[in-house]
Amino acid sequence: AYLLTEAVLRGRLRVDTARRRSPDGHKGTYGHVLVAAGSPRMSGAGLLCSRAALRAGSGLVTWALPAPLLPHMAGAAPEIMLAPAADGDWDEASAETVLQLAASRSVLAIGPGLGRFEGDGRWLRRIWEQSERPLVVDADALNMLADCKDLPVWQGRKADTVLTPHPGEMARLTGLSVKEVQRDRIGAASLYTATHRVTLVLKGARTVIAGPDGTVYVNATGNAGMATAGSGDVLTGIIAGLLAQGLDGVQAAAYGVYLHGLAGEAAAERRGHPSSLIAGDLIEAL
Ligand code: NPW
Ligand code: AMP
Ligand code: MG
Repeated sequence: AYLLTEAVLRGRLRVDTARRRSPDGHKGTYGHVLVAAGSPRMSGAGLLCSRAALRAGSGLVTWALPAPLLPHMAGAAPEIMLAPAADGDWDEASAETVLQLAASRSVLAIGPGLGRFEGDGRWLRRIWEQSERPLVVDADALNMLADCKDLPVWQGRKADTVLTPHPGEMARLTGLSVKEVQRDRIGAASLYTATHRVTLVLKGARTVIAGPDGTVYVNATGNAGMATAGSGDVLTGIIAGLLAQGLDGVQAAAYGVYLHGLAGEAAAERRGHPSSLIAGDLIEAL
């Protein structure tokens, strides 16, 4: 396992940590993230995720959300485009709308604040198998994935896939207990990617990133102030925003986790104490 330093990011992972932008680039040059997230009781998760994708440098972000939320979210972040994806709350049929929207975007992020709904296993399965875009799967979408026991996770996808479980979600994905996951975080992450051929981000203090080639990176940025509501929703947006700019799954996951932690350090310093850090501060600190 490699300690995730800037030298490893620049050298081994070939990430441009200077985040150079072409002088004549336009917003289309930097990709378009589609976020399918948020629900009436957790709209904030979708908003945090979408804003983080923009701050990570994605040229455009569209947030697909249940139609009733739209009037309430319209003024919340004027830079984000909104697309109604379901009439009431999320439903199985909305998978088709999400797929259609994703077809003309570069990256799809699903899960933060989605909640669970009737037919959500089939919803996840359609998107997993039919979307040809790089995909970030987080939160409730991970729990849907955990329930799709017969989904051939290792062969269903046509593009890079990044899963971002916290230890509770990882326990559901693997059938281990949280204690067992935490006892051997590197082992749990690398075993999962070896058998499922995705990139996995096992979150928590010293986040572990495991690529489909078996290489493992351990992050050292960040602080315990990041143990706060919505912090993971921000990470999902950052990783999606980096994928939109052309990084591959492992690069986006590793660099995203590293930047998320640096933002946590900067935000804690600005606030004066890590305890006062809230997820929106991470986005501003980016
Ligand atoms: P315990 O018992 O607390 O120790 P859930 P969630 C465990 C949305 N949000 N180390 C934890 O363990 C999300 O996007 C919306 C060890 C417990 O068992 C989701 O859609 C917000 N254990 C939804 O809420 C802001 C750890 O996991 C379980 C661990 C539910 O997501 C908040 C809890 O996980 C939130 O982001 C760790 N580091 N971390 C909004 N403003 O809209 C977690 N666990 O049941 O998956 O609940 O993560 O809150
Ligand atoms: P979530 O539980 O999905 O909101 O994700 C929480 C985010 O905060 C993840 O990126 C974690 O790695 C990060 N985080 C939580 N606790 C800590 C901690 N003690 N030190 C560093 N990062 C943390
Ligand atoms: Mg989360």
